[in-house]
Amino acid sequence: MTTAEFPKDRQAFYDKLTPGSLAPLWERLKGLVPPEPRNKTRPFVWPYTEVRPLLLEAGDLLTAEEAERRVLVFENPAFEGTSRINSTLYAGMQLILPGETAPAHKHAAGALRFVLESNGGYTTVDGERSEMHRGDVVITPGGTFHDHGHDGEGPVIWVDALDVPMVNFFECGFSEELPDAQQEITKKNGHSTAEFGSGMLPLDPVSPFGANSPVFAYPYARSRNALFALKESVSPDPYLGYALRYANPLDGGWVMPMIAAWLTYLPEGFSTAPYRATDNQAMVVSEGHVSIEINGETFDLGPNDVIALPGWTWRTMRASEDAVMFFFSDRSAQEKLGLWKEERGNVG
Ligand code: GTQ
Repeated sequence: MTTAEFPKDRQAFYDKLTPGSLAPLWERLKGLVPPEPRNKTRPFVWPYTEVRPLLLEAGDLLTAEEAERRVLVFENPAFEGTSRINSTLYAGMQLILPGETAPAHKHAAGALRFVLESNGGYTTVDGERSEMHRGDVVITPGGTFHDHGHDGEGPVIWVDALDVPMVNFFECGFSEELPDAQQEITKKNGHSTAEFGSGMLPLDPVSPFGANSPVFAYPYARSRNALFALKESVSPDPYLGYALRYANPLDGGWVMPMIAAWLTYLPEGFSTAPYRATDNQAMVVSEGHVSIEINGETFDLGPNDVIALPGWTWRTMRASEDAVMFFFSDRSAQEKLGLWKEERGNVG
């Protein structure tokens, strides 16, 4: 018998299933287990020249205290109303003005910051203050109290990346506010780096924050120097350029359990070969200009511009001048679940 003989009977049957909360798998199977990922993330650019003035306008509208977190969310056009930059990650741009405090709270989700402008900004995590400078990466492990402040001049602006969508997918989101706006400082600045981040480790290290790096701050000057030093001795990877990742010194793993982050340097005139991987990424340009071709569409980016990058989509990048880029993605989570996969095209 052919399928065509039964369409009506089938629909009648399906109608009988619905009230009992049943569904026919054979109508759904192809969608549930696609032959390869069909990533919904739209490649999309947020130019800093457009976002920064709006963020400063928000600064006239309400204080950081009022807002709790004064952030413009990068909301991917494919996921309107869901506060996601891509399929699995939240990202936004946060503003602290001189003298302000973003009050102490904690949440199950982990946060990672990439600092764009800061002359006097800081964040306090678990009793330790980390000063923020342009290009620094500062992490807030899930479950740790954190507050932000600003003792200096001018706006402090950074990009936030949080694993909120994944935490909420698992329905494991808890949060709490501290009654005091600022938590008590119990450690000297630089403590986490002294204990875990100088190339030395305690003789019997116990991870204070589970699968998170015990180091709160990764200074830009050090990361950048490392990248540029590579160029002196080795040629760039054809697919990745020069790239170094933010590592957990205790196990060599990614900096956070669900967010991976790395810094890429593409020398002037360098083009990467076609590459795709399953992780859902986003990128912030730190220095220079780069064009990214995604599935035949080209996006041009300059300093502080942010782009959402769909997973499993062929991509090439070209730097018209020396470019440094900060990437973050869910690769850390995908690898732990045994899901992450990459594919490399032909070197042209
Ligand atoms: O700085 O703690 O962009 O809790 C979103 C949620 C930043 C933060 C965000 C947050 C924070």
